[in-house]
Amino acid sequence: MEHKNYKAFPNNFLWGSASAAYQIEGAWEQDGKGPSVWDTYTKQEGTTYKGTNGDVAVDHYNRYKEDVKLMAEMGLKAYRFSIAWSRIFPEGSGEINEAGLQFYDDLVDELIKNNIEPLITVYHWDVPQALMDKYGAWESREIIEDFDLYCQTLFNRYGDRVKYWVTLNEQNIFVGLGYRSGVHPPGVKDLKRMYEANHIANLANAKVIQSFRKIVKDGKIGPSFAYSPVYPYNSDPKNILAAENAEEFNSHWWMDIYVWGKYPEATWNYLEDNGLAPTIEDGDMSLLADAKPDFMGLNYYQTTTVEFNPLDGVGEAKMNTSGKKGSSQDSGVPGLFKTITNPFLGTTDWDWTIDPRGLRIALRRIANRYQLPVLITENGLGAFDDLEADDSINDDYRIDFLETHVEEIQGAISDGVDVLGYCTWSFTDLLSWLNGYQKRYGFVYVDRDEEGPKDLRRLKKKSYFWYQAVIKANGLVNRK
Ligand code: BGP
Repeated sequence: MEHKNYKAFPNNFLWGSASAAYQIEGAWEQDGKGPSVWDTYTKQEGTTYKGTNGDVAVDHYNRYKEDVKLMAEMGLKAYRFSIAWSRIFPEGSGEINEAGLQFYDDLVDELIKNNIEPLITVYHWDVPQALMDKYGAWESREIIEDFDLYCQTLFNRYGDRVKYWVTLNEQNIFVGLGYRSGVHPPGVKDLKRMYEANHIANLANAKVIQSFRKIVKDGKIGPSFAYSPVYPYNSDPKNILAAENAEEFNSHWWMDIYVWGKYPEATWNYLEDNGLAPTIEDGDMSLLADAKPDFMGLNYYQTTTVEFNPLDGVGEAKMNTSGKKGSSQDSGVPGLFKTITNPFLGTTDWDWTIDPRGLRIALRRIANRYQLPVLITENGLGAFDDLEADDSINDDYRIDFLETHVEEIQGAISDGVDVLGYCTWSFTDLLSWLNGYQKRYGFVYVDRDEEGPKDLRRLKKKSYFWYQAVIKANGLVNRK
């Protein structure tokens, strides 16, 4: 839709930035923290780029005041961070570690003192290792109670000050990479187990939303979903149907459950025919239907273009975790769809498509299908950055990426979408799960690499000043 003039960003728009505990905190066994599955997984040979892990990460745990100061100076309005479950419950349940609770208390207070709205993600992939050992984590229904206890502890402790909460971060990614491609913990390749674990995660998500309603009366809660809108390669109906298949299979399968408590039909039938449908017990569907979120959290990085894939067509394929452009392969689900290069779009060095308009399309589709406000919980560019001799980092490519995305958000707002805020990924540089430290996302450069933590100095990149100006102007400067 074209507009003569764009609508302005709302006055209370949450200009923010996001992170996740394992990727920034470090201090992996400090102050009574128990190990998470990521602490153990990254130490197994060959799991991550150059064997990198989050033992030190960017040491945010010990430097959070310095980081918050940089946020305040920038004028950041909101900061989304996650809580490490095993800092609070080192064994996953049972005894509480007060030092862990205190750390996040201090962080929340520091943010509020600096007029930054704290947004808490309760789960960003780091399930306690103890629960993996005890019952296989997301593969057992026992996790529903343990997750609920953990979340209730957080709601009770921080709910007076924190009003925006994110439940599960990218459930589609952590179950997909954990149980389909086997490149995240627990490193399993078993589709039946994936769909069972996913259903249990849905139940856990619903349960904690119900608990939230009782504890934090004036708060808002929702999941963060990794949504990559699907395009058909062309107007050939067989490719259009492939795109419909992919949209439902990759996205509606999760978002329909979150909002309506229903699994979409075509995908359900496909899974049932292939012996992959999850086990539904009495009470499951009513629990799922009774936990509607207040907003959809959207993690948007790229779009996916697909074409027809025959029954004997391609399946899983190699990901690019090295930053060598062109090293990823097309993948698909036989009989449903396969990915194909979109001739209209460029890509990052990690082969992710660059598609700002795709963000507007994502916002429009979510708002239209689910009639919910959208909080953009992640969006950003992973790139190599050069530290110049004078300590400057001239990341014009990142400014360009973010600026074009912000423009499309404004377009979506002008189209009528209720967008609550925009959290870029990320504020400081941090550990990229499988891609080491060289894939940088931050406004603030952190001087460390795969070989070691160096001095962990924080340096403002050019994009830091760009975002500072955007926040100040409550929108793009020098655009329509
Ligand atoms: C999302 C995750 C983030 C972050 C981001 C960038 O999927 O929620 O934690 O890592 O993607 O991904 P990557 O680090 O793989 O480039």
